[in-house]
Amino acid sequence: MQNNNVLIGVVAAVVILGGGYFLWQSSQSAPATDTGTNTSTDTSGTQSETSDTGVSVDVGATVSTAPSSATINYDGHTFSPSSVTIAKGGTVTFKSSVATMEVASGQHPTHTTYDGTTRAQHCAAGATPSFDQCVAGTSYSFTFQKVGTWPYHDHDNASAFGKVVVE
Ligand SMILES: [Cu+2]
Repeated sequence: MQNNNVLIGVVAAVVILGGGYFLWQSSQSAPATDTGTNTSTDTSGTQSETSDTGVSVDVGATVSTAPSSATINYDGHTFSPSSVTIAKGGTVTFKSSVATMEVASGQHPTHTTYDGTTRAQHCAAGATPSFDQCVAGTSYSFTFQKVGTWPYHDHDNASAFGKVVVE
């Protein structure tokens, strides 16, 4: 009887201590894993935001790279290409291979769109030249100092037209 009681006591002690160790082990490992994951996620998020800010500064510094000159050919009916884009201060040359032309700013027949003066005003002797050939010929060049979209046509054949975009 005495031996049985001692044996039961030893078995009970082993079960209690073993169970306690198991619980202690579980509570130790769970928090350690969570902490590691949180730290690495926060760090990579901060680095991404810093890179994005650098890219936006570069985009703000971008400037238009339109060409400084263009040539438009005319066959008496159609300008080709009818639309060109150049940088401010750039020159467009119109060339006719067949007939004479009189390239002029819109709107026909007054030609006031580019600078507000009429054909009679800016084509008069001694007047400041505008986007208007004024005298028919086979070649005409004009240098654009104003940013905008400038429609043009052949004053002798107003159904032939196009536009110059200055940026
Ligand atoms: Cu006209």
